[in-house]
Amino acid sequence: MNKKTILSGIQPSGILTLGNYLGALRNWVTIQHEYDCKFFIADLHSITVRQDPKVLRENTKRAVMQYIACGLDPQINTIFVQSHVHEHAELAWILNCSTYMGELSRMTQFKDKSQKQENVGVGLFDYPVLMAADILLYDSDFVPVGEDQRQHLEITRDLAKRFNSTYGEEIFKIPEAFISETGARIMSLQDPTKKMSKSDPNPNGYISLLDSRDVIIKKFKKAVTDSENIVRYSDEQLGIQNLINIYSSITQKSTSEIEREFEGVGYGKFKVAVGEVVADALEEIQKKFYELNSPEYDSFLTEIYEKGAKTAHGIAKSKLEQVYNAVGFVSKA
Ligand code: ATP
Ligand code: LTN
Repeated sequence: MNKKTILSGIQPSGILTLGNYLGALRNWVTIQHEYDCKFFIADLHSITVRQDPKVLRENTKRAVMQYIACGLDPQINTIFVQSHVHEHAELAWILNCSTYMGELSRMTQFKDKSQKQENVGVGLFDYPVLMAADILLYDSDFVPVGEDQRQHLEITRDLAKRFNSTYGEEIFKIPEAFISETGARIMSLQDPTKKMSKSDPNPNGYISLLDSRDVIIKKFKKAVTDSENIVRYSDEQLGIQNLINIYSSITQKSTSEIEREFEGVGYGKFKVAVGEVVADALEEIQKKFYELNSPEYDSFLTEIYEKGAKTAHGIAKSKLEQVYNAVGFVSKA
C-alpha cells in the first residue's frame, strides 16, 4: 500500500519550545508509522531573521537531536537539513515569479516579524514562497503544523494551483494542513495575546524543551494572569486559558475536568501543577537529548541527516526537472 506523504520543518532559530513540541513535533511522532514522513530543519528560513553563524550551526545540530529525543525514529523517517537540498532555494525562485506582492503583504507572520525589525529583509517577505517550495517539491499530502502556519499553507495551495493552471499540467500536488485540536496555539507566558516563540527576547515568555524542572516551575509561577484567581476557561482570561490549554494538551483532560480539579484553588497552586506536568513530560526528552549531545554520537547524527539529504535530494531533483521543463528551460543533459 502506498503511504501518503507528510512533510514539515522547524527553524533552528533557538532551542525548540513547548509550543513547537505541542503544536508540531508531538504530532509528528504519533503519525510517523502511518505515513511516509519527511522532517527537516528549516535553516534557510531561519536566516530571514539575523542569526549568529556559530549559534545557528549549533542550533541546527541540536534540532536534529531534539527531533530524535522527542521520539522521531531516524530509521523510518527522512530527517534532513534544508540547505543540504539546493532544490528548495531553486524552486522558490521559480515560484517567486508567479507570486504577487499583494498576497505576501497580507501574511500575518510577515506583519508581526517585520514590526520587530528596523530594516526588513526581502527574505522575510518571501518566506512563504520558500515554504511553498519545501512542500511542493515532495508531493506532500499533509503538512502537520501549528495554527500560526495555516495562512502559509493556504498560499502554498494557491501557488500550486496557479502554477498547474499556467503550465497546463498537474505538476504539483495540492497539500493540506494538518493541525491538531489541542496544543496548536500555545501562547507566550508573558503576553497571552502573542504566540509562544523560541526567538522571543524574553526567555520567561517560553518554555524551552531543555529548561530544568526548577526553571519551568519558576516560569509558570511568573506567567502573566489576571487577578480573578478562579481557574476558569474564558476568553476574558487569556493567561489562564493558555495555562489550561497547556495542562489539557499534556494530560488529555478536558477543560471542564480541569476547572473542577482546581475549583477553589488559587492561581498559585494551579501554576505549579501546570509546571509539574510540563516538567514530567519533558524529563524523558531531556534525558535522551543529553545522551545524544555527546561526541560519541556525532557520527550517528551526521549519518542521519546525510542519508536524509540523499533521499530528499533524489525526490526534489526529479520534481525540479519537471518544473524546469514545464517553464521552458533547455535541459542540461
Ligand atoms: P521563531 O520564534 O523563530 O519564529 P517559532 O518558535 O515560532 O520560531 P517555528 O520554527 O516557526 O517556531 O515553527 C515550527 C513549528 O512549530 C510550526 O509547525 C509551528 O506552527 C509550530 N509552532 C510554533 N510556535 C507554536 C506555538 N506557540 N504553538 C503551537 N505551535 C507552534
Ligand atoms: N514556516 C514554518 C517552518 C517551515 C515549514 C516548512 C513547516 C518552513 N518550511 C514547510 C512545514 C512545511 C514555521 O514553522 N514557521
